[in-house]
Amino acid sequence: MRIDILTIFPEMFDGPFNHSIIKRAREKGLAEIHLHDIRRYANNKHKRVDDYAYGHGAGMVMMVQPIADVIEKLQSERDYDEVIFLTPDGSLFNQSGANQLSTLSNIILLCGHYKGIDERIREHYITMEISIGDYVLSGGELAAAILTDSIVRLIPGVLGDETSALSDSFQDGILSPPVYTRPADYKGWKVPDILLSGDEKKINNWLLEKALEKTRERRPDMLGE
Ligand code: 6GU
Repeated sequence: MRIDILTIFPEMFDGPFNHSIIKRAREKGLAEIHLHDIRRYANNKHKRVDDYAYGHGAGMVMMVQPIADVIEKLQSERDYDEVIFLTPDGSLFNQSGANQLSTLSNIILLCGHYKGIDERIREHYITMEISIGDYVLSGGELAAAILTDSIVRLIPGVLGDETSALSDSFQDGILSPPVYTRPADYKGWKVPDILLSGDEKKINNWLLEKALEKTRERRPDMLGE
């Protein structure tokens, strides 16, 4: 899968994409992530990417030209399945959205800033608008990093243990049960006996019960309650 990220802060992605799972996915060639600095495409002398909003005083707006030029350049090189704008007024992202996006070949992620982007970009290029939650971030970069992480880890071959993405919280509609590792007793804090019993059927029932208990308590909405 290829992901092209359009941003005015490409350095913000240095951390999240060069460690752990995403780093490994890139090294294995399972995910190709390309960063494009929108400012480099600005065709004005001072490399401006924003301007005053028509009609109302508040805030700056990202200009059409630099963004339009990056998108058109990329689209002349290959076909894109989706051109996604990260914005707090987009549709709410969830695990099912991550699953769907992870099946695509080429996507563009556009990170917005200031008061927004010129509406004509949304009308003419954007095919999908996504928000990662009901709160406001200073820009789309962190949202794009989160979206990318959630998608890339689902690409077949990325996670070492092929089944581990399937047991994630949300993947089967309930939250994950607690997990423990050695030692079995730390300062008298004991791992539940049942996990040491070796009885696989009892253990699985216990894990399901714990997962349901947690879901009922924290996220009754996931159980339709
Ligand atoms: Cl995608 N962008 C911004 N700026 N804020 C957000 C968001 C996106 N999703 C939730 N809040």
